[in-house]
Amino acid sequence: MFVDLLNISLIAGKGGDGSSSLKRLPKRKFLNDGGDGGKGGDITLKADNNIFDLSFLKIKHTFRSENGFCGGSNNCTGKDAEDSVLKLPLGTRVVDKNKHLIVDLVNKDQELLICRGGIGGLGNFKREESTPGFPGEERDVIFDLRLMADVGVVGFTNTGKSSFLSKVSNVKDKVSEFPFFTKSPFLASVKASKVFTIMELPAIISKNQHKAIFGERFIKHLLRTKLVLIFLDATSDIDQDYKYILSVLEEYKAEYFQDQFILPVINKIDLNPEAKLEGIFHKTISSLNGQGVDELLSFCETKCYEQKKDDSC
Ligand SMILES: Nc1nc2c(ncn2[C@@H]2O[C@H](COP(=O)(O)OP(=O)(O)O)[C@@H](O)[C@H]2O)c(=O)[nH]1
Ligand SMILES: [Mg+2]
Repeated sequence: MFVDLLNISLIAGKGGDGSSSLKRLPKRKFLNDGGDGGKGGDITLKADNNIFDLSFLKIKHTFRSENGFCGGSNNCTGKDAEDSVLKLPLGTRVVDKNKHLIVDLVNKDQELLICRGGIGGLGNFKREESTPGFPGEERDVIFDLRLMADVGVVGFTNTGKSSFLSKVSNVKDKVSEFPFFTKSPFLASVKASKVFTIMELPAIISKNQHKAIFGERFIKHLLRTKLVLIFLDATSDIDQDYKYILSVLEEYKAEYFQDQFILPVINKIDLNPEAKLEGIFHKTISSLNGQGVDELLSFCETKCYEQKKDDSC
């Protein structure tokens, strides 16, 4: 199951305790010879573009790093613990309990040392007493994944969103005549003259059909897109469907939208060649026979790279 939101406690390793040891010397004398404890392991978060969701962490409520080793006799210092690196999907926002952003992992291999391991305690060598190791830092955080895609595809079920993605990429197994076949967002890499990524979001169901609004919980993944395609079925009431989906997106405008370009796409034009949205800029395609698909792709590419250029200015 696709997981894009997770509460977790991060606990860095505790420092090893200092040793309390006595060395027997001649003439009934003793020498304190306990060594210091080693440092506890840090926790570093790292963006990894080979991980696509947070399901690998689902059964964990806590992520810990190792404790440092205790000091030993003969003034031996305990070994430092290994630091832990927690790899997270690219696009993970890390927020604290008050929803304050700690880091947004948007660049490949981006890292943040989030919890420092505790330092080791002091051994009793040349001291009266040894001391315990210090605890590692602890933080309760939320991992809130917002997928990284250039283009988002939304719409009602069976409008041909998966068919479009399978036509333009090498993801082939998501098309189905069964409604709501796509259960979680998926990303496909598309190569026109340049490479960009397109993401299909699970369907939005009309409120008019008195059903739950499945799919809306995924709308947050549009946050980072540059272009949103609203897929419409040429054989249904295009005007009504378009207005409804636009109204759903509008509800989330402040939260998840900045200035994405929204483009209605009428699919299945092979079944109804007359279909159009009066007075609204749109594209018409058939994912089945490929009509209009190349033109739509080059439009997507232009929009994505236009914005990428702006971003780098
Ligand atoms: N005639 C025709 N059928 C299409 C077209 N695009 C998709 N379909 C069919 O519509 C059904 C639903 O397609 P799918 O891509 O799974 O829709 P999704 O739920 O929006 O992802 C499948 O049976 C497809 O073969 C098209 O352009 N023309
Ligand atoms: Mg689908």
